[in-house]
Amino acid sequence: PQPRAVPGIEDCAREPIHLSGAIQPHGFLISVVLPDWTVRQASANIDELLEVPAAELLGESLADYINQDVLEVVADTVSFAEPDAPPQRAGVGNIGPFGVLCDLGVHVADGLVHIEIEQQPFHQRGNAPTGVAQAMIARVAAAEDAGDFHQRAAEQVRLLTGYDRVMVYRFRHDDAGEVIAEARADDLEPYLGLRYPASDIPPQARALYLRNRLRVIPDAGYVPVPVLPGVNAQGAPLDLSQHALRSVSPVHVEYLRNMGVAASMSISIISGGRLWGLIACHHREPRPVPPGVRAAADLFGMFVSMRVAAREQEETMHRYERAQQVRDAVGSRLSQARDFRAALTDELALLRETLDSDGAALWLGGEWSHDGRVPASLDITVLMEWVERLGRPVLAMTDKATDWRTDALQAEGLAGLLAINLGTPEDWLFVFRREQVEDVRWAGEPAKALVATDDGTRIAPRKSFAEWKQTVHGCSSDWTDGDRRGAERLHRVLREQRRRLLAPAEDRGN
Ligand code: BLA
Repeated sequence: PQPRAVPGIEDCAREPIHLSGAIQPHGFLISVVLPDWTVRQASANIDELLEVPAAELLGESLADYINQDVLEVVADTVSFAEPDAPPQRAGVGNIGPFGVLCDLGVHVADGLVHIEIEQQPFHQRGNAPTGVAQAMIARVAAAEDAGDFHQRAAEQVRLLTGYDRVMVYRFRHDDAGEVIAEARADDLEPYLGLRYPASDIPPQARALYLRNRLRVIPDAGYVPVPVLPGVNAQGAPLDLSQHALRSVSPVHVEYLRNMGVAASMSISIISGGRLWGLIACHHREPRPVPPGVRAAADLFGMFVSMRVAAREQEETMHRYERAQQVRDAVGSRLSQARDFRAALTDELALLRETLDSDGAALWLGGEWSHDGRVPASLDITVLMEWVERLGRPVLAMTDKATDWRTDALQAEGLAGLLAINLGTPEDWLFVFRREQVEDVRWAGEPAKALVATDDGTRIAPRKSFAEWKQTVHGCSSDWTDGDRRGAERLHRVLREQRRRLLAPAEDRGN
């Protein structure tokens, strides 16, 4: 590839992280076909466990190497495994000629049964994962509000894993994210409130973390272990999307090193089919997270996700109901009106409120009216040029002043603009949101989130995570999906009432 002067987030997004072709060295992988247990893939380190080189194991039956009782445990798990779902804990078994006590994780993907094997630590805690998760859930369930809930969640995960630092990290609408709760060792500086750019967790990683809820890097200094052979039966690279042991992106390992992190774990928080955030954990020293602890963390993460999703749904429903009342009221008053324009002008204050905005104006039949909250200098040609540039959709919105304001336009203090078409290309309802000057504390300068390396062909994460302050001007609060849906419904109500009022006139014209 051509050397590139300016690295971009596209470069991060292009890395096929699920095709790393290798696992981390704290475990072993054997992939088989049932019912005869023929080995199709094995990690190159398998000789440490089975005393047979991976290349020799391929094509053999695993039944010749592993005890029948262990195979039965695996077969049992397979019988209720959902294809392409994350690994399930199958249990423990004594494996290999020395009978090493191991944890077994099993999942089915790409027509194979994947068995991930991790040696049990000598001093594993005896508590069953379900019991541990139950206790954790009971402690967070008693939280008073969302803030308290996230704080307790961070504390519980820290107690469970013993990591130095556990954070609840929430994605924003622009895919950057913020630490909204934190439990940490006393001698660590707080990261609470810091913002991280979207490129720190590129889109393919976020997509993968929706399907695969938990990942652990017990030692960021690890040397990857290749999986043999490097391709599947169709000759395609191995898809390790769901493997718990998947070797991660080297760019991310570098990121952890730059942050001073030696071990990392993260748990997905999923709400409404969207990756809402992560419970992100760091440790300054390498630190294993045994399968039993991971299982408890996974269960706990699912509970956190469900609570977050329930709260979001409640809020959405609450806003929806309020907006629906306004639409009904406006619709019923317009339905009795003779003059659409006059009637709609009377409703501007109500419409402004239901769209959570700070000013509303109407451009209808070539006439301008507003709610008294927009500057007199506001110039309709500027607004019309903006909707024109966007191709006159029925609905247009921006939270950035630079998208629509011109220097000549004296509209100081306004930044957000939402336009709803009123049935003809010329007629529009506009609502405005005030500029919100925001002080952002970034974890390192975001412009340096991507750094070109010496040869210019590869990009690297930033080296410094020292707090970098930025004051953001010219933006309003963002228009959410809920705002968009509310505006769409309002558009339909207004268009319908308008059509009804216009219809008799058109009939007479015919
Ligand atoms: C993955 N980046 C991740 C992950 C986290 C972060 C949590 C998931 C893996 C894990 O659990 O360690 C980022 N970690 C954070 C953030 C905080 C944290 C924001 O603790 C804040 C508190 N990263 C870069 C650049 C690129 C990049 C420039 O900085 C791309 C070129 C990529 N990050 C990147 C990739 C992954 C990743 C590719 C996926 C790793 C994998 O699963 O293979």
